[in-house]
Amino acid sequence: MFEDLQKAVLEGNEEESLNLTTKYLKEGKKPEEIIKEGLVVGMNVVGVRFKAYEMYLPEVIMSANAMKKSMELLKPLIAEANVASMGKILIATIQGDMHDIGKNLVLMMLEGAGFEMVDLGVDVPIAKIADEAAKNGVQLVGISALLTTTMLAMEHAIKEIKKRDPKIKVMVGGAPLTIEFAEKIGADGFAPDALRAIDLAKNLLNIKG
Ligand code: B1M
Repeated sequence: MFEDLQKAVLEGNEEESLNLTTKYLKEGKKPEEIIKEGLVVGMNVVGVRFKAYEMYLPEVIMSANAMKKSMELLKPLIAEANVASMGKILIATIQGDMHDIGKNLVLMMLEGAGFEMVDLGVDVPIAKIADEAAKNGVQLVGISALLTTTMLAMEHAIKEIKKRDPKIKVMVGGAPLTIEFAEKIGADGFAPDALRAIDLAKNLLNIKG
């Protein structure tokens, strides 16, 4: 099921992705199943191929845009249907860092998996991340960093978030990070890619399945 939609995402074909999403909705398929069994599966393959150097950055961006196009159609329908959110997650790229391609992929995948997302964008000051996390009542904060210089600020961000509310979990990710670094700075978890970010978020929030 949804193989054609998975292929449209994999090939970065925005128009086809949108057309097929519209077609499946007309056939009565639920937005959540279109996301989980179509879009997310397609994007998972993109992640695997990027890691294996079988796909390059421009192609990843095209695939992400194809998924985004369909998500724009599906998101309001999910909100309308009042589908229970699995939890609320705030995501941001740390201060001094403008990289957001990976962060946006993680965002879309988490959204596709059923989480309610608050996106603060890039170059977000530590105090803003901590304040917004507490203000928005999120259960989890995701921080991304792509530079060896900016990743150092994550430790301070985690302390500030926990100071506002010790119950909030923090996960970190980004190309220069390692599990050892994440543990050292006191993060609750580290995900090396968008796919594993879904599993990690579910684990941290005790969500089964
Ligand atoms: Co920049 N850049 N860049 N860059 N850039 C890198 C990161 C770099 C490794 C390139 C290099 O030198 N080989 C290098 C960093 C070196 C270092 O720190 N050791 C670098 C540099 C130096 C710079 C500038 C300083 C260059 C300059 O101006 N002299 C500058 C810094 C600007 C700033 O941030 N202040 C800069 C600028 C840029 C562009 C603006 C041109 C552009 C960013 C565009 C954008 O993001 N909107 C850019 C790009 C595209 C890259 C590379 C080529 C690609 C990054 C990327 O998008 N990867 C990168 C080299 C590389 O990685 N090959 C490079 C694809 C993306 C899907 O992967 O982001 O790793 P990634 O995300 C993955 C995982 O890491 C993980 O899941 C994602 C999906 O699977 N993940 C998370 C990411 N965040 C996560 C969060 C999570 C969980 C998982 O939980 C919260």
